[in-house]
Amino acid sequence: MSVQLYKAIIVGPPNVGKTSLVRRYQSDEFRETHTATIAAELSAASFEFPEGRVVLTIADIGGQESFAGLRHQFYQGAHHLIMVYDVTSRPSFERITALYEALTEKICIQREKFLGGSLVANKSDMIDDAQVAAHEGQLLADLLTLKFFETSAKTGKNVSELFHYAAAESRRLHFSR
Ligand SMILES: Nc1nc2c(ncn2[C@@H]2O[C@H](COP(=O)(O)OP(=O)(O)O)[C@@H](O)[C@H]2O)c(=O)[nH]1
Ligand SMILES: [Mg+2]
Repeated sequence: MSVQLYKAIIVGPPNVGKTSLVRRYQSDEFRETHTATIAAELSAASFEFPEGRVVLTIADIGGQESFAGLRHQFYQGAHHLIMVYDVTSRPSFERITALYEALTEKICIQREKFLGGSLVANKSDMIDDAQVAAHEGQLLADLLTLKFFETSAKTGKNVSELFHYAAAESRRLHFSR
C-alpha cells in the first residue's frame, strides 16, 4: 500500500486558536489558557484513503507578528496552507490578506498552483461576540481560492473536517505529478 507524506502549515495572527485546533485534532482536548507558541510545534497525523495512506506533518509556527518572523525554515516545502482568524476579532480577519501575500509571494512557498489551502473562522462557538460574519469569510476564501471552514477548537466543530481536507487536498494536488 502506498504512503504519501505531505506538510501542512497552520498560520494566522496570535491568539486565534491555531495551537488549540491542532491540539483538538491530535488529542481531542481543549485548554482555556493561551501559551504563545515560541518557535514551532510539529506533529503528524495519518489518514487512510481508498488509494492509500497519507501522513500529514502539521507545522504550527509562532512569531507571525512580524515579517521577520515569517522568514522561517519551517515554512519551506509546504503543500498545504491553513489560515486561521478569530471570528471575535475583526483585526485578526483583516490581517489575513497581507499574511497570505507575504507567505505566498515573499517567503519560501512558491505561489504555484499546487498549493492548496483553507481559510478558517475559528471560535465559532462565541456567536454573541462575533465581529466577522460568515459570508465575509466565505467571500475572502473565494478571493484567495481557499476552502472556507467555520470551526471551534472548544466544541470540536469542523476540526476533523479541516485536517481531513488538508490531507485529501494535498494528495489530490500532488500525487502522481
Ligand atoms: N471559545 C473559544 N476559545 C478558543 C478557541 N480556540 C482557541 N481558543 C482560546 O483562544 C486562546 C488562544 O488559543 P491558542 O490556540 O493558544 O492560539 P494561537 O496563538 O493561535 O496558537 C486560548 O485561550 C484558547 O483557549 C475556540 O474555538 N473557542
Ligand atoms: Mg500557538
